[in-house]
Amino acid sequence: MVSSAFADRPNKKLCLFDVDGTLSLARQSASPEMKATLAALRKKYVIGFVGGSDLMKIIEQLQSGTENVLDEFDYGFAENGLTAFKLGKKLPTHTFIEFLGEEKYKKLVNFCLHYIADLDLPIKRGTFIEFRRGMVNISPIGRNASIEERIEFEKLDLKNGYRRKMIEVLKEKFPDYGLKFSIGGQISFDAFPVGWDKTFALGIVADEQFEEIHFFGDKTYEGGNDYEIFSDPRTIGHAVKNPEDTIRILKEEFLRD
Ligand code: M1P
Repeated sequence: MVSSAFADRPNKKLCLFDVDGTLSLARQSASPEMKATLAALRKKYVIGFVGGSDLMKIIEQLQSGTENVLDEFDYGFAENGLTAFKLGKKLPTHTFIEFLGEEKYKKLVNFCLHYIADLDLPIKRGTFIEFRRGMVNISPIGRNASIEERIEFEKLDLKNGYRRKMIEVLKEKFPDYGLKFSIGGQISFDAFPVGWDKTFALGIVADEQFEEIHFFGDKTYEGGNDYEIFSDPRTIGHAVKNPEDTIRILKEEFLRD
């Protein structure tokens, strides 16, 4: 039984959305049309976002004015659900550093920084490792890259497989760390404990016993950071090409009457 918190929704179904590439273009703001479509959807369904980025970045992308983005969604999951909100209230959670411990973490960081230092890229920027609550994010070019630099890196990476190769090396070097590596965006990859992918969020919503859980994502192929939740038996997956495609599917399949 879905709780009384969602008594006003005619459909006892949950629609969960990836952020980058699904609700907005990578690191850019969601369009007014997307926001209007989500507001219309929320009148009928329970809705939530589940992003790999940290909450600050997701807020930057989904918030336009002074409204609180967490009030626009029923569920807000940042860092795959390691930072979680339900109806604007924060839920208890775990941390990456508790899981790994300082010693192991230090070895991983030192190795990555050496590896990146030896990588011959046309340009490098700053913040090669970002420490987050539920994961570390590792970027060979550095997270300070501009939008143009991101696009260039992504093209080059597609050709040269910088990220793919680095992940292979990390898997070999740290086989006992219990970590999963996942390419979710343009310039980096995430490292987090096995199982702490986006399916982590499904465990959090389980108490509501939704009749259906729909998931929308653009990186639904194997190796992409939407793959596990998209192919999980608990969800009905929708693979989208970009935010316009998300709007199209919502209008055609969820908002018709
Ligand atoms: O949400 C997808 C990914 O977005 C960013 O990736 P990048 O900076 O490489 O485009 C990161 O926040 C990453 O953690 C996240 O998975």
